[in-house]
Amino acid sequence: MLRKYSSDISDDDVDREILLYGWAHEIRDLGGLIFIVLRDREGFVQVTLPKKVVPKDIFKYAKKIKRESVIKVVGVVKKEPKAPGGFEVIPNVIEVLNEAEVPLPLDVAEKVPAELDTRLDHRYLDLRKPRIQAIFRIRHTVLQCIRNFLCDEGFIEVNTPKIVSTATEGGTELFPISYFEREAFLNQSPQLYKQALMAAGFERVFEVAPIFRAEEHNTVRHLNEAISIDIEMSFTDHEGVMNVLEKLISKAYEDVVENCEKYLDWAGVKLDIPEVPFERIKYDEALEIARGKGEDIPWGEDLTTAALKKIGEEMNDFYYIVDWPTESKPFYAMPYENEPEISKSFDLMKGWLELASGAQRVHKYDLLVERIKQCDLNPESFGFYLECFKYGMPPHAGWGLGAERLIMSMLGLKNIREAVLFPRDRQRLIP
Ligand code: AMO
Repeated sequence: MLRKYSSDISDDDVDREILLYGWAHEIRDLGGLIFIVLRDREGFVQVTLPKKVVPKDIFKYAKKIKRESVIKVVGVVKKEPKAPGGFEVIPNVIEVLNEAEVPLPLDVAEKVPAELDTRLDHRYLDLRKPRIQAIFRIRHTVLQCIRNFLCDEGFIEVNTPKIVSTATEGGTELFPISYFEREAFLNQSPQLYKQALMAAGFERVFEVAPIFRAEEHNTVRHLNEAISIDIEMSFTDHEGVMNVLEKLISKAYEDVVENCEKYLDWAGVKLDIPEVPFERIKYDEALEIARGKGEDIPWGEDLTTAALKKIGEEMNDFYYIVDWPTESKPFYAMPYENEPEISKSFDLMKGWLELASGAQRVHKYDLLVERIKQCDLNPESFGFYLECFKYGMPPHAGWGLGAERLIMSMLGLKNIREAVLFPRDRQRLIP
């Protein structure tokens, strides 16, 4: 007999015997009638045991089943409008494949609420909740869509090293590790390598991989290990890669709306597909909005969270903040030729949350060395990277998009940890 998922039961199965596997999500014992709600990865099905109908030994066995035990059920499907999905199963066989202990460290049925920390301590149980599973089913669809989209646009997927010898994003926030007799670091970004691949002539590459940031702060939008979706593209500028990014975001929303109806429902989320192009405002305009609302930020500095919250109030949905001061961006962002204090850089925002940042890159060797020095970094520690610019580096641009920030904003999650299976933060290294 072939196994059926709860969601596959249809009118065709009525009066037929089916095989189900899953967990005993809820058990209601009404004396002469027992209901077991079986949960599998696709949803719920009610297993009904009327004392007068099912064999005595099965009824007695079912009375002893404990919640969250793994069960196998073979039974006959009946129509039952009051049951979830509109069907119930009257069992001929019930078998506990693995009994769950009592009490449970976490209530999967969510009748007893739990703090995020408790949930993360017992994450495997937390993830059994359909509402939480939905986040990762949607995340899967988003990542799959992104891969397909970029491949269709002529990008190839690459993997770059995560154990490195230099910082990319400015020297701070690095995790040092011991690498035999030398010091090494966990990579903060594939930045230098994706640029090196432009010198290698690939023209369009992408990577979906972990980045490591030793962020000291405990915030709802920072992780110490995150997944970054990075692209790098030759013979284009910042505008060219912004076009790719907005099309990709819109397509990801479209794919989720089309393919994840059930999971959006589980997550309690309704999505509108964002229209492209996204609105663009200049850093100076953003600064003006923030200053107009009482945020006193000197020109040239990064925008604070408080400022971004105020700017976000004025903007609809997705928008870009473009033309950042050169001094506020890393050394690899290209300054405008006629206005070198401003760079060809951008951040993609949704409300107050930064989802991605990118830029056209400096591709001229001399300018790059100058910019590295201006950023108080030592060009000598960029040996392999700088060499790439000496022997034929094409003009290029790229961006990095935080996978968890994208999912967080798409599903309206209050904390970025909700978008990671096993998050890493200042306090959390286990599980
Ligand atoms: P940046 O440092 O802005 O740019 O990172 C790009 C995007 O990655 C995500 N991100 C994070 N998400 C969660 N926790 C963190 N600690 C964290 N840090 C970053 C954010 C962010 O927008 N090399 C450039 C990209 C480029 O120019 O191509 C870079 O790393 O969503």
